[in-house]
This record gives sequence, structure tokens and C-alpha cells, in this order.
Amino acid sequence: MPNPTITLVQGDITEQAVDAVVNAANSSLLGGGGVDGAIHRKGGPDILAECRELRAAHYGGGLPTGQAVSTTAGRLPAHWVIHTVGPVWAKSEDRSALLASCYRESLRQARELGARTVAFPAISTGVYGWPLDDGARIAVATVREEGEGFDELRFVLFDKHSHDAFAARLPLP
Ligand code: AR6
Repeated sequence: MPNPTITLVQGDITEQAVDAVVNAANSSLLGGGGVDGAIHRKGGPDILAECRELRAAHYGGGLPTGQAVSTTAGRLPAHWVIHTVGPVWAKSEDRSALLASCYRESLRQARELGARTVAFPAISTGVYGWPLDDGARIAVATVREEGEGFDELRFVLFDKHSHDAFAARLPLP
């Protein structure tokens, strides 16, 4: 299968007209700030209603770090939201495998949904404190390794600083 086109956009993930957008959620699945807050605010209540159902049916204790689940995208231009829980960065412990798992498990969900185009934020690099350069390294390496068969895998970076960190990991075509 052909490798996907990996693209970078500086902008807002809630405005991406792709099949699936990935949410940098927390284990409660019940919303928060950053990407999570924006997705629920713009996507409307259907997303939260499905998240509540997922909690009740399968994740009473919360969605574990590194895993991913999917819901409708409500009023967003995307079809689905894939919610994943990034690790909180810790100086004393290497949690890189969990961050890579977020990208890998999100791609697994996307494949199951039949998504061809997926947009990712820079998971864990906001409230969860992951150093941006290292977050970009793990993100790009993992989607390169695990993204076979998709048409487009798009990183959506909120500001120039994060866009440049990802651009440094992707040679220009
Ligand atoms: N579009 C694209 N990127 C964004 C947007 C947006 N609308 N908003 C923020 N970013 P964060 P985390 C960038 O904090 O670190 C929430 O409260 C932001 O600049 O959203 O995984 C959850 O509920 C940063 O580079 O996610 C969790 O409790 C990146 O997206 C917790 O935050 C990720 O920042 C998750 O923290």
C-alpha cells in the first residue's frame, strides 16, 4: 500500500474538513481545555453525549493513557472525532511509548472507521507539558511508521512555534 501524504497546517483543528480529527482528551472523556475544549464547544453536545455513553458502557474508570476511542463529530466539518489520552510529561520517567501509542491507536481507530484523511494536534504538548520538539519527533516518526494506506495524515499546529517544530521533522517535498 502507498505511504500517505503527511501534511502540516498552522491553524485550528476544529476547522479541518477531514474524515477524522484527533482530540487531545483526558481520561474522563468529559471535556477540558485546549483542543478538547475547542472540539466540544464547536462540535456541540452530541460528542459529549457519546462520550458519556462510552464511559458508562466500557470505561467506568476512564480511558487509559495511550488508548483511543471514537465518536461522531457533531457540528464539526469532520465525520468523526477520535479521542486519545496523552501522557503528562514527567522528567523522572520516560513516557514516550505512551505518546507514540496515542498516534498508533488513533490510526487504528481511523482504519476501523474507514477514514482516509486524519488530522492530529500536537498531543500532550499543551496542558500536559511535553517538550514540543520531542513531541513533534514522536508524532512524525509514529505516523510515518503506522500510517500506511491513508490518503492524508495532517498535523494541525496552533501557532508558528509548534508549526516550525513539526516542519523541522518533515523535509519539504
Ligand atoms: N487546534 C489545534 N491545536 C490546538 C488548539 C486548536 N483549536 N488548541 C490548542 N492547540 P492541549 P494536551 C494546541 O492542552 O497537552 C485538556 O484540558 C496547543 O497549543 O489541548 O494533550 C484536556 O482535557 C498544544 O500545542 O492538549 C486534557 O486535560 C496542543 O494543541 C489536557 O488538556 C495540545 O494542547 C490535554 O493536554
